[in-house]
Amino acid sequence: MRILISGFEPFGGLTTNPTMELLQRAKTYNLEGIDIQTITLPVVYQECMPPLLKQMEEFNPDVVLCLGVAVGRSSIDLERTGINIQDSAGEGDRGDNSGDKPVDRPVIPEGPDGLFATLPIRDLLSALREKGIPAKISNSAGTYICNTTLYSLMYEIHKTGSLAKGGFIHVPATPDMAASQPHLPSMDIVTQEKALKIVISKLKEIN
Ligand code: PCA
Repeated sequence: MRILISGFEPFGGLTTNPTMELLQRAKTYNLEGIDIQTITLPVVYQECMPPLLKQMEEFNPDVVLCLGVAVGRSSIDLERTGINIQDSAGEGDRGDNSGDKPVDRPVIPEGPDGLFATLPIRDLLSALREKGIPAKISNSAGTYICNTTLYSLMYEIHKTGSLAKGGFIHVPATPDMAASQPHLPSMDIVTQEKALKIVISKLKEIN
């Protein structure tokens, strides 16, 4: 199985993004029958997709797994769907890293309203919970960059007739990010990495 895993750079005043650390760790895995490629994407509405699409073309993955952090969430969230909206107003008026703050702008004007991820999220959910990892299926990836990435990825897969499976997982903040905000939910990077490994093994089993 060839799997392309993406993460994001920091954004919105954060100095880190746990998904970058997860990619660093994933790069070192030597798992039988699994070829892993990683890429860090910019947190910019109009620039997050071209690097991912380029990697997809070059690497020809069986699976594209995008990762992002969702500060405030408490579990490994398996995203079910991407919607055709970019809306910073719905995200606390947070612009992207270039200062772009769209309101009610479609991701792809000619695209459908929404597109489902094609990762086996139900199986991934069971696998994570069986191993004691807090996880759930999420029905909204928000209206910020992660949603744009998921929607655009699924649009591309549909448009090109690619056989690749695609989807998105949101991880919580790490404890260091929550240190000055004790009410913020967090999950340590070791548990997040354990979750990533479980997901990769399950995808391999199914692929
Ligand atoms: N999380 C943001 C963008 C980058 C990231 O890691 C989001 O949920 O849209």
